[in-house]
Amino acid sequence: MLFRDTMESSAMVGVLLLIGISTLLILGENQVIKASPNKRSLDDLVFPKDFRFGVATAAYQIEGAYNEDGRGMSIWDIWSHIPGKIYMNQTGDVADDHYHKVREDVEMMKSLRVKNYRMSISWSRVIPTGLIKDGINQKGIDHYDREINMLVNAGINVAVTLYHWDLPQHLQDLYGGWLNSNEVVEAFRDYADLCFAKFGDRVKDWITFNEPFVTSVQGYGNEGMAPGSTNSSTVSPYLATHSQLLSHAVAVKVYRDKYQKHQNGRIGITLNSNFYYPLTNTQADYVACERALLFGFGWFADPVFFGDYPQVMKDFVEGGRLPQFTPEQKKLLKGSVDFIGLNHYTSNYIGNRDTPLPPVYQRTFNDDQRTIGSSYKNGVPIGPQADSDWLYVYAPGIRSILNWIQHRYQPKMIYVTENGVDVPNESDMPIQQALNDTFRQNYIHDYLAEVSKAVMQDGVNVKAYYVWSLMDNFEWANGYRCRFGIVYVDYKSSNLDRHIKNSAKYYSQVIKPYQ
Ligand code: PNW
Repeated sequence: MLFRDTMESSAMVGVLLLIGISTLLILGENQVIKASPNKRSLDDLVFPKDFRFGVATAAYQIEGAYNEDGRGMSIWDIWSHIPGKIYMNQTGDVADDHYHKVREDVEMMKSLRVKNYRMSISWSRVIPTGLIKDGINQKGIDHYDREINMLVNAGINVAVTLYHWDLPQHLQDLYGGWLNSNEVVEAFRDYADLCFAKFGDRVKDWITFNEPFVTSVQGYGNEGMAPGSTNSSTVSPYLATHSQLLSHAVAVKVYRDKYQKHQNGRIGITLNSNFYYPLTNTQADYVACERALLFGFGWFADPVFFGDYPQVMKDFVEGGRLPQFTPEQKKLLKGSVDFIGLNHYTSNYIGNRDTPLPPVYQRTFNDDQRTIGSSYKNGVPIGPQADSDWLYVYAPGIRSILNWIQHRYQPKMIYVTENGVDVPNESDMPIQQALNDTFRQNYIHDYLAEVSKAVMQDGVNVKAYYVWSLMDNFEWANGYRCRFGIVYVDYKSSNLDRHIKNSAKYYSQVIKPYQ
């Protein structure tokens, strides 16, 4: 049933794709982009009156002030200081200096009529070692208190991510971080409890984890992200996911038991997923697409909706490498979200892998999945390439992934917690040229038009949409080279001046009716 739905929508989108590609072939990519602005009206961006539009950021990517006011080190402070890990050895030491510019940035959001803001809290800023028994950092708590007050006073709803990849380094050193699931789960529960107690009177949406998939696969499975521990990439990603899921579940329990009734908020988790289209029109490739969705999104969503990992993972991750939940843990996990957050940027092709696999105990996460992925089919990219090497623009994919989520999990609320794009070579342009970001403006329009169809025509329960990102920031391994902001940050100016890009002006128009 699920499989058929995916096949049908894939076939439908396949037709659209063909039309898209032939347009590209005739006009050439640049002309398509140049020719489009007039075609992008606001007319096809229709949403329910109470739909929430916002912008998103994350602490390590914008705050800076990495060693000020008692903040402890996180795995990203340590990782970004290792030569060779980040583009040009850049770090988040200063980033956008948002820590000192909160007032200015809130004013900027106000001027753009932004009414919803997704931010994250730096764990080691409020609990320097990550362990509450070692003490909390009052200055860090005061900082977020002030920030949240400013936002609320500006009429902005605040959604807070508790964990956007910045584990306190002490927990990594002491326990091996997310590879350990007793001490770290307890530490996360205490941290979450503290945040609910201190900020939950004003924060109405809590996101426990941001893209735990990336932490597991790129942080613990390879060297792409902090902490980059590859001591056993054949089991580590599975352990890291297990710990993050259990941490999520206990944090949700604390919130529901102690806070939710009187604070009247909601709690969920944010998962990332591309949508996948079959490389060839074979049954095996359609099945491989479904498998990729389940190995990515389903790895986390099945446990939080149904209480256990997808059956296909139990079948394919051989050798007892996929941990098991106890009956109590399953109960704790099942139904542990009020909303599901989706970060979505791009789509790609997936085929079935039928080449021989390494021996069981040498297999990586990718081997286990038995798929091959590509942004190209017959030498043609799925869409125009953005600045990041993994990001190709293909707007219909967001409608398809939203439909897939709705069908499989029947969530009451989906929030698109991130969607956005980096403009090719934006960092090499003079500022004036960068501000004229038609590529991003079109991306936002085209993806939003597909979200609109998902909501208004397909009946998908999307309730909110946040652009990534409010402003250019530290884009992890790509440093400051890749710019995702709708606001430009001039890293050459001593004040890190902000300049409004055209896409921000456009977005401000889009959100105007939804105030
Ligand atoms: C997200 N992919 O990461 C993160 O949540 C943000 O912090 C980040 O700045 C943003 O997207 C842009 O990269 C992603 O490979 C990492 O598909 C990897 C992928 C997507 C998103």
